[in-house]
Amino acid sequence: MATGTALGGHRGPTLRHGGARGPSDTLTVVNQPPINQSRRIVTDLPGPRSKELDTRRTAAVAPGVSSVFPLYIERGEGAILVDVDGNSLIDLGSGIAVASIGHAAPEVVAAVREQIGRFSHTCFMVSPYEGYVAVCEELNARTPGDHEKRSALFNSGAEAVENAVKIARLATGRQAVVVVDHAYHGRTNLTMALTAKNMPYKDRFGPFAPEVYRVATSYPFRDGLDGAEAAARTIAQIETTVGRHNVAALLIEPIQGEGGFIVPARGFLAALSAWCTDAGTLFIADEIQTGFCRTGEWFATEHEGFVPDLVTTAKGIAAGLPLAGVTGPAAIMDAVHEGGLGGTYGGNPVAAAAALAAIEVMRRDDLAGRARTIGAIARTRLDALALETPSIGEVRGRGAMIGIEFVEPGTTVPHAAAVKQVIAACAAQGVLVISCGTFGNVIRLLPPLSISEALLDDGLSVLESAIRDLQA
Ligand code: PLZ
Repeated sequence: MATGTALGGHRGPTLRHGGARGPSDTLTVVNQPPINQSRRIVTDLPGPRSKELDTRRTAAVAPGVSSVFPLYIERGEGAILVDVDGNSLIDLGSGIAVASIGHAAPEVVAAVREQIGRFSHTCFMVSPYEGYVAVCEELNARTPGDHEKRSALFNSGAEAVENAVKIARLATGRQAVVVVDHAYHGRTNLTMALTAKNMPYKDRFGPFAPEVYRVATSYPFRDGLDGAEAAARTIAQIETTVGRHNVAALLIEPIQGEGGFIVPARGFLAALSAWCTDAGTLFIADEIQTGFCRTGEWFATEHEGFVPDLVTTAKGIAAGLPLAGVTGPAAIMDAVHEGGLGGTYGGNPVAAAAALAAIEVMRRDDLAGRARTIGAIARTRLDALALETPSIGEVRGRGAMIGIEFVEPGTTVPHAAAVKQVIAACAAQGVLVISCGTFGNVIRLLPPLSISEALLDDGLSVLESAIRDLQA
């Protein structure tokens, strides 16, 4: 196994000519030794090379794009990221729910290499290729419901959401889009309007797109309502402030991600879905953060016992390559005129190849089952910790999507400072955890689903002691 010192001296992938096998022969990345799946800190954090890069960054990169950790990454494998100073860090965030099958999964590396050596772009709207079709087949087969479906592919989550709204408006002939408190759907103009939180996503970036209406959601820890009560409140708000016949779509994350890992009370989503069906409104499930095995099922709506109309996907679908999708019933998707949807790079062949390889790994390794196991292990430890920690208001989530909400002890007042302190303490020990929440007071765990139990245990131990130190 590579030692910390050896990694510290490592200079990154080297390129060489792959041999004289004719014109198709190209540069090949030399295979590197495997990365030991354990945490190892060999410099101060950030180390000297990270600091150097950060100085260059400050001079070159727009400060509006910020990073949680000033540790520059050189390699990754499984649940470990190795920084440019040779520190091996446990990744409990998966780059926000993207690296679900682990970093540098060999199946994806091979598929991407193979595809990029054949062709990397035609534009599907000009010359089609099988990978795009195959990803749509996978999405149609794996998203909830066994009705006939169609999919369209895009580059990012925000773009998928924008297109779901376009499709819903066209298919219903209506304009209003209803979203809920704490929602996050992206940073483009329409999706900023759909996103709830002002800072940092919206502040002074307006004007925002019209015909977007925000209503209450279900947040059991803060509203104390059961699913039926919360749904009744939401539906009454829609009917009185928007009018049921005006609503093209109700767009909602089945578990809210950026908003705080909020799991709605049981029955809330199913009741809204039933209302949508009755009102001729489309229920769009934004499964961008929850999808692809993260919550212990392929899609989070599967926990709720109803089938959404449209599903948006991105993040975990392609192991880090940019790919997103909208999937829905043939009758809805077929309503859009020829040429009405698209984009230069949507469903890019390399991203599609990565997605097909990633989906195969999820299926082969039953990563939904792994997500449930991770959830059980983490919940056992965190639920016990919550009992003895007055600043933990609630531990919640499904599968490997787990949130810890922090409050001022003895109250429900959000405690963002505690989250900042815990995240910094974990990072100093080489464990990367990230936050979320409208009030910035939730720690979220999104480990790669392939993480070993030993590494998960180590990461959780560091997190637990950082939380215990809050009281010290
Ligand atoms: N819908 C449910 O979680 C992306 C945002 C990171 P894009 N969440 C991470 C940041 O601060 O920009 C997200 C999501 C849900 C839509 C999106 C948007 O996906 O791929 O970032 O556009």
